[in-house]
Amino acid sequence: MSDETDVEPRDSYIDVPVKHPLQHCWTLWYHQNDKNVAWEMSQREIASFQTVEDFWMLYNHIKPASELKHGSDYAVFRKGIRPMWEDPANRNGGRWLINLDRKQRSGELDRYWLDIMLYLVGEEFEMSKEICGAVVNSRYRGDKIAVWTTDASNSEAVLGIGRKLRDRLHIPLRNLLGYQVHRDVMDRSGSGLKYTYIM
Ligand code: MGP
Repeated sequence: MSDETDVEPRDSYIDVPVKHPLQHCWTLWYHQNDKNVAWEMSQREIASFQTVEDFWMLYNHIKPASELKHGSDYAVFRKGIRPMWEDPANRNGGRWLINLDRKQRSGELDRYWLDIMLYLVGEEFEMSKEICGAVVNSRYRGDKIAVWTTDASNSEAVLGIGRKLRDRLHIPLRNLLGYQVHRDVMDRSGSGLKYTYIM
């Protein structure tokens, strides 16, 4: 006679929730402008996530970009890369920048930001390895969203990513989508800043 107590009930492990892993781990950062503190010191690492479920949990737990105080930012970067020019992964890179007008805060801002995060963590860009992260800046004069790439001299990757952003987000033509090299942004003097590419 067999000893039935040794037999594992067939369904015992079916209820264990399975999370869907992302290819990489990502970190959400928050920056609040404080004139008394060096810019780098105001970057706060909020949480890292490596599964689809943990991404949504975090997303549903925080304010949408449209409710951020003016002067503050969210950034989502690959874990280990800090959302600043000085990080070795960003030092030779640049950003695709979308300038929004104030009226777009109530609609496009949150949609673009969510879509961009999903493209990033889903590694949906052909050259996704070139992408370090993305930033949303809440600004009174007009919000900004940017996708940061690691090598500004890799024109094939940079242009491919820009094209995909314009197509997938359905960005209207009135919104400039321009690529800036971080070094140019750092070194800029005066108000003018050139774009290396415009789409
Ligand atoms: P910002 O927050 O990117 O844009 O840069 P904002 O507020 O729209 O201002 P504008 O200058 O684009 O009109 C604001 C300032 O923050 C910069 O001038 C820098 O002093 C500082 N800053 C921004 N970034 C992204 C960095 C960074 O990566 N490293 C350092 N050290 N300072 C930065």
